[in-house]
Amino acid sequence: MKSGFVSIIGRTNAGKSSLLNALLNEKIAIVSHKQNATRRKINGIVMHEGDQIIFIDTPGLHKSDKMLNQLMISEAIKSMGDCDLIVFLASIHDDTSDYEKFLTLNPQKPHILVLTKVDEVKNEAVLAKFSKYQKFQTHFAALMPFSTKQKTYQKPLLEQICKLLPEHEYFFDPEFITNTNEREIFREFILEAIYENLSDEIPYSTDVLVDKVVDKTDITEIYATIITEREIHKSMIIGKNGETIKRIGIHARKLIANLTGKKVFVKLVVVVKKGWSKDENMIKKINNY
Ligand SMILES: Nc1nc2c(ncn2[C@@H]2O[C@H](COP(=O)(O)OP(=O)(O)OP(=O)(O)O)[C@@H](O)[C@H]2O)c(=O)[nH]1
Ligand SMILES: [Mg+2]
Repeated sequence: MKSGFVSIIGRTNAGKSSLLNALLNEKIAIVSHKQNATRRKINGIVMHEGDQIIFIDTPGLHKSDKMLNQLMISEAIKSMGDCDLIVFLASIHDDTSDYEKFLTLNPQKPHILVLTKVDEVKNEAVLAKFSKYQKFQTHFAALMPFSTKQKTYQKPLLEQICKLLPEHEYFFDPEFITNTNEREIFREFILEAIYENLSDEIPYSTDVLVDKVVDKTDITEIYATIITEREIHKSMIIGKNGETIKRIGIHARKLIANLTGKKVFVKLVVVVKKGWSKDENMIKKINNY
């Protein structure tokens, strides 16, 4: 029996959270076409033929001067040290430079290189890209294609991962799909709803805190606070006649109900906390870094 921790690493927007959700067959991680969607790591537990893989989804690696982003990157790098195996993800569109940068970080754990979004290009382009990565073959344990759109890629990847995991009894109950607190997942879903419903700039200076979850037999009630930097952002989040915040609430409710299979009520309030995204202590407090 095997059980171990696998960090999913790669640049922002590579498709890390999407890969986790696909392998879980359940959506627990925030996904967005916008950059830097994942801010906090989230764990997904996948059972494969008697072995247990605990995936750690991490914030994307990217260069940034912003305090929040720097702390996000250091979380990702920390997670590479804490795992048994790394899955480095690059999209089929990316050149090899991100992977080369990853190698310069001198990862101390074995890694599988996964090229994802292969559904978006022709087979010949996939082969051509694979041959470009071949020159790094002494570094990776395996090089594999992936796409969230085609299930056929899942089994070979899971098999390859299990081969490289240590013998160990299960770390978690095999019935669980995550050991991340459900509040944290609700929080990610509310943040995803904000990414979906507001223009580019605002989500990055915004975060969500779940204040209270009341689990009744027929409904889950979630009370959360959206924090943002400026009064003007607050009024944009609320929108004319409260229309935007209503849309955010509906969107979040759907994401959460899909996961819990129960009716969900979401109550959101918005507060302004000036400068929070530049304040290291505040960010650490909000994110449990
Ligand atoms: N066509 C296609 N799109 C994908 C695939 N995987 C991810 N995407 C899309 O790529 C975008 C980014 O996906 P995410 O999973 O949020 O990427 P990420 O690496 O977690 O990004 P960060 O959290 O910002 O670091 C989203 O719009 C996804 O829908 C795939 O296999 N095929
Ligand atoms: Mg992500």
